[in-house]
Amino acid sequence: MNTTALPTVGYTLNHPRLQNWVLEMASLCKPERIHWCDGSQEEADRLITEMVSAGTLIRLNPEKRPNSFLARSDSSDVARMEDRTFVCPKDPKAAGPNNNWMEPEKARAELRPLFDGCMKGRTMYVVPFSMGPIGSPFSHIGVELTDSPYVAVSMRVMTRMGKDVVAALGTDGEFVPCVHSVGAPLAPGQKDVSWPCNETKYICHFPESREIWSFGSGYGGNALLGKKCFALRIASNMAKDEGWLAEHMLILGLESPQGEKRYVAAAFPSACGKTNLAMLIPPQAFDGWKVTTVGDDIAWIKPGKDGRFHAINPEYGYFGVAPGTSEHTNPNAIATLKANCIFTNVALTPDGDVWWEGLTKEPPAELIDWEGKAWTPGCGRKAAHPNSRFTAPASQCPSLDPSWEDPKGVPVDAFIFGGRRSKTVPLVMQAFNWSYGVYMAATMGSETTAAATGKVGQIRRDPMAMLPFCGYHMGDYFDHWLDMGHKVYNPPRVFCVNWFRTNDKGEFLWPGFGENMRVLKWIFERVSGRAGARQIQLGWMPGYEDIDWTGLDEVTEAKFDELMDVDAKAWKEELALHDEFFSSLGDKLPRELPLQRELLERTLDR
Ligand code: TSX
Ligand code: MN
Repeated sequence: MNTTALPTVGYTLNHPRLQNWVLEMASLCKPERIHWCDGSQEEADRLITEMVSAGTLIRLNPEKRPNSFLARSDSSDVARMEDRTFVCPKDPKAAGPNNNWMEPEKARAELRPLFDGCMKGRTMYVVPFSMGPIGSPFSHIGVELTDSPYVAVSMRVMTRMGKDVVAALGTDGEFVPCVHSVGAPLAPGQKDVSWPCNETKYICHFPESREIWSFGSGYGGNALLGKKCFALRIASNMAKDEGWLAEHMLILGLESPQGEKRYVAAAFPSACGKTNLAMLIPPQAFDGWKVTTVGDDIAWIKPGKDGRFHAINPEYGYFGVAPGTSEHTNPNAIATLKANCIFTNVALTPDGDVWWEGLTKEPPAELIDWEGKAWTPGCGRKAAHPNSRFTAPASQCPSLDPSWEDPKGVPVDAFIFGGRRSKTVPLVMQAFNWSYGVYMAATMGSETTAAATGKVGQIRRDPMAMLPFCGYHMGDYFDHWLDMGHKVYNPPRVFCVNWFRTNDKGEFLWPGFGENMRVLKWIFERVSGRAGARQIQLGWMPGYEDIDWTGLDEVTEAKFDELMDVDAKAWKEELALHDEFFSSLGDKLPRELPLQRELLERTLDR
């Protein structure tokens, strides 16, 4: 390596394994220079200034949106690429039918030539990050090498990043090596583009050596490797081996006017409003009740010595879908976005602020759309990309839970599993026991929305909302869940919810949003041993009188009955779909699940 490639480190570094790995990767990727990130504000300011000059970021109007920026990605690099995401254990049966498998040596052989010289003409940023509060027994450290300054500054928002992480590593601490390149080396004198990326894309996970290699994309989960790649796919493997859970769940706190506190963790597939639920504001009539936010996407959950599960949010920020976020759907998110944010692929207003579909009822008269083109309300195109995002510091959320950084985590009293189902699935029910709860979670599904697939109304199974994120065989994952219920004396109670049931006219039966507090309050009272419930075939359900309706007239008893209706015939058809899904998962299904299914079918006849 030439001398210009020698790293400059502005802090104490005495971790030979880390140093050697960085130099080894630098000799492969051949960057022009190496920058060890310290995580400081000055460093972020400098990277941002460089990106503004390069056209990668647009500074938003500092009066409207202080210290906030807009990035426009390449129009081919706008979402996670599931067909280019690989899980690479030696044995294909370990990856399971839910993952694209590649033999690890074959994957390395395909990656090596792609990474050889891939950072020519660019800076390699060394990004040390902690998933979870630094020093917490829940936390794990990663180091991402990336040639994208956008990734480096985004990682500073989404994770605890910089020199404190290196200090926590000491001289030989464990870290997950994460290598990322946009795959666009620059020849001497070659002019850069504002969003470099490569047509060829790979997002590879090596669960046995606990490594991540990502090539060709600069966007979201493909590039911010702490999130889906580490905190879910790699961490789910760690969790299976070590006896904990790495889940695609929000964590929220519920506090009664008497100051009693309960925490729930909830899994929903995409397009169900997870961030909205995590930041819910209770209706006016629930004076004194508080909902607090621990996390909106990922939960790491461990059995505690007190016989309960405890959870942390391993993230430090929110990387949320912008469209649909508004003062009506999520006022706390809107407040969180007031400053210090990076927006990607949203529209730009003439006065230098951001806009997306659903932010306001009336769109502005003119905009620059996410591709940088002039936009007017009648032009027939979307102004913001449907998968456009905000990257915002969690610390700015008004509903942030006081214990959100507690290194011991928060105790979990309930798991909630949800989906988007127009028929069949009632508003809320409670599973009879742990293994039945695991069955419900394993068979959860969501109807596809036009925005996501162009096809409406098909049910896509998404067990525990983990189908794209479980880094090993789904059958082993179900087995691990069944096991984990017995690692604590007092496992969380398991609930299923569905905010999306419609009537014959296709109208939503449930008002949703803040009114979901009524369901959360029932869950709060259930786990506290108070709320009433009726035993029906599917589980425990609230009667009309078991829900607090103060201040809400629109859900009449008749409407509630429609919301809660359980049609045995429809459920038998549902069970047939469960069978179909289970057989698609192959031969690793734990025996409990078909047994639960059989029990349910028999019970439906009674
Ligand atoms: O996020 C949602 N939640 C959870 C909120 C805490 N959404 C948005 C989903 C897309 C991401 C919802 N949409 C919810 C919901 O509870 N419910 C619905 C369906 C719905 C949409 C609109 C209305 C009622 C229900 N009513 C009016 O628009 C007036
Ligand atoms: Mn998610």
